[in-house]
Amino acid sequence: MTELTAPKSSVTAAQFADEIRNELKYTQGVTPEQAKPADIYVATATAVRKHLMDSWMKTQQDMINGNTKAVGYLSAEFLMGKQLRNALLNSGLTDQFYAAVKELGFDAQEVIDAEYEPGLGNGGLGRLAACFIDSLASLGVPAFGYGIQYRYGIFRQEFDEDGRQIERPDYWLTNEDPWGHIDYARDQRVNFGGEVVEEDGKRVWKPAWAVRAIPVDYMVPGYESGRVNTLRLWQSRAYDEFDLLTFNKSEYLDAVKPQVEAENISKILYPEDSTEVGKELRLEQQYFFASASLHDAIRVFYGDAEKPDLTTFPDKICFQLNDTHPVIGIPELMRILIDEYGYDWDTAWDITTKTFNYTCHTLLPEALEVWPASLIGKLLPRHLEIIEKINDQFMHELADRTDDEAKIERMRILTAGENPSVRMAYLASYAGSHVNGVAELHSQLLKDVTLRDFSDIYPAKFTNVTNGVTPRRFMKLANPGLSALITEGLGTDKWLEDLELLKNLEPLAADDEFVKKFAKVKYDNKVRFADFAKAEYGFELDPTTMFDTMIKRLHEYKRQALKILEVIATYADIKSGKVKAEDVTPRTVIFGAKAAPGYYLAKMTIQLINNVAKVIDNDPDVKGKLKVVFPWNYNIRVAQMLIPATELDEQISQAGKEASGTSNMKFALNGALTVGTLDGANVEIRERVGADNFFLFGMTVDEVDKMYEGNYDPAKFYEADPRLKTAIDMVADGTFSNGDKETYAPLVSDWLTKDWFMTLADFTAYHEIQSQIETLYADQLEWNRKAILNVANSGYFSSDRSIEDYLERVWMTGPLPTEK
Ligand code: RUG
Repeated sequence: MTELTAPKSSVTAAQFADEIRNELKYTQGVTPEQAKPADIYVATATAVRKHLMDSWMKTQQDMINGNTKAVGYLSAEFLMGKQLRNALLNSGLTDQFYAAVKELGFDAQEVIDAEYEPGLGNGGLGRLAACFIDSLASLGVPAFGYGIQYRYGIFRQEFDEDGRQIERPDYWLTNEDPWGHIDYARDQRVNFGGEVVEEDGKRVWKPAWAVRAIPVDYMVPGYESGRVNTLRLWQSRAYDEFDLLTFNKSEYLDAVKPQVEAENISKILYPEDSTEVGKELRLEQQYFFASASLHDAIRVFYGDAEKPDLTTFPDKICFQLNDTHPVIGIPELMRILIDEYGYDWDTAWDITTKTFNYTCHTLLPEALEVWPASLIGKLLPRHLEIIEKINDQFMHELADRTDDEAKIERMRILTAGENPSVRMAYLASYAGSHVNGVAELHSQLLKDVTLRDFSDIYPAKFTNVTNGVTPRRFMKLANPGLSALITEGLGTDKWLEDLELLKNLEPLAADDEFVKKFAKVKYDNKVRFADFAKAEYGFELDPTTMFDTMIKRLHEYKRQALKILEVIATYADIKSGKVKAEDVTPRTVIFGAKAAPGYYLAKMTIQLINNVAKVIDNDPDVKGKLKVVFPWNYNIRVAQMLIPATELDEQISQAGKEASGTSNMKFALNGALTVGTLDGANVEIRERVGADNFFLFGMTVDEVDKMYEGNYDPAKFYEADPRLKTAIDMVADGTFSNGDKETYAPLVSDWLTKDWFMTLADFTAYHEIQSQIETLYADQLEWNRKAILNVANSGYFSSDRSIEDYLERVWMTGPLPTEK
């Protein structure tokens, strides 16, 4: 059997250059002289894949032949980011790459830039899935990521002249994708529609149409583990390409219709984050990848055996349901077991419940998917029958466990009444072995509020796994300067595998020389970002100003409005002379955010931020003191440049709304200080880095709840704080819309009459904390000491630790044995 690839490859730069030449010649048919950076990129990627091939095959063999239960991570989103540098790092070929590319006469950065970033996710949820599969491979845990290879990922964001968001399709597959291998031989049939009939006392589904699910395999190399897992993303294709008869009659459009419809399923990622849209296509997508993945897992472990013993399935693999999107997999596994393999209901139920676990990522009721039963019945009639039966069984089980009829009624998976619907989070909470939230506070609120009835009846199912991020991408690749300094400070680079080792940096926060080196790294990162922003966006940034960053999806609960109102108030303070220009801490405020295309107020907030930026930029009175920039099309690539350059990180959501957040972890690990509320994982970050090293402000969850009960009136807060009043008045009076008072009227009206996420109520506290921030910033040595303490105490937020928690609390499995 082949040995696992050595973590540090023994290949020399000259050999690697030859491998690239070989790929150019024999795969691409290009000479080194003809080659462009994009050719070198494809050739390098192909060469790297070959280096990983033995380990990939061996990992799969060990998984199938061994006794270690695998993990199937079912997720509608995997926001992977660019692959090249990560693959080079994990295959130990980084140095060889730089030298080889130089030898071939190319600029390494141009080669890296030739890769197009796949945007197969909306934000935190998809990026978490990508961090998790990196950690699973790095820990040597056999795993599959299962999802969809959307042809169009998250839209490409542009801004028009008036600062409004424009969405453009993101066809990320325009050029060759050398990482994905299309495996036509391992396709799956996915059926839809039709009816269920009774045949020989059995319920038999007679589908009306089907699509072909074709897997595209991506290798997921572990860091220093020698293991390579698989990310299998499904493409949807038609079985019958097109109808030749119709085509020959010149009815071209009709002829290709079935093909277009089939391919639509994997065509586009839904550009939604916390809110859901009840679209038929979205349910088709969910069923498509859940069904193909479950069948695939059975094929992987049992081959083509006609009568496999699927009672062992939960010992082979367990599936994590990443949010409600793949929950339709529960009735699908029941159907497969009963209809395709002839198991009785109870055996099928036993297997199914042992197989699935559910992670909830939200506290917003609207983000918990609910499907009309009529729609499920139309697309998946057999599944609706199964869901009905699960619901009946559940109701009986509940009746045995409680006399509280109101509670039983509240817990229905299938709601009662004329237009019943199916609550996917409830289905997952009943059928799943474990249910977890993604930060301590979030998991507690799930138990106390969102899924309270379920946690009352099934307390043992509920657990917490706080999110984490991969230090390989978000430290080593994103921040080489800091990574080198950490390695120097600790005397080892083992921290990349055991992030808690960062704790040993703590004493160095007292060492002025180390602090100065740390400050220099941060400054260099700011210069690097300023250069990038100039080249990419034409922005002129001054790296001597404080870099104050807010990057996340644009949503009212995240409260970008709070930040921009504070910026406006500061602008007004300087203009009016209330604050002397020399007393102002010069700041560059950086926003990055996409808004869901149909989210009116979020898009208006983007427009406002852009126009505030413009007005400030054109005003000589604030030059050098305040600047706002909004790099469009924020993505992983921008994150990797911006996070290391940031000094102040804004995590200012209303308490009780952000499930966890993961950028907060990336910032702390890269030496930014956080200004934040007690929300999501902020709470745990603050506990770990120390209250003195975190700028806390704003209402707590309890205070928010009390304020809702007391009929919150935002107008009172507007009247009470003159700075807030001035800022809102400026938005209303046309200062940021060329005098037009109508432009932001809906936003202003919402703030003053509704303000559901209490931006106005937290405004004064948010301003007050700014003076503490500025006082500390004036003392750069102290600021950087605290930043080092953030880095030193954030090791807990590695996604390796999250995966270890899942292994222990949820999956009950571990790594494959290592080779001697
Ligand atoms: O909004 C949450 C973030 O708080 C969280 O950090 C992330 C990963 O757990 O998931 C985000 N999320 C939630 N994205 N979509 C949803 C909808 O349920």
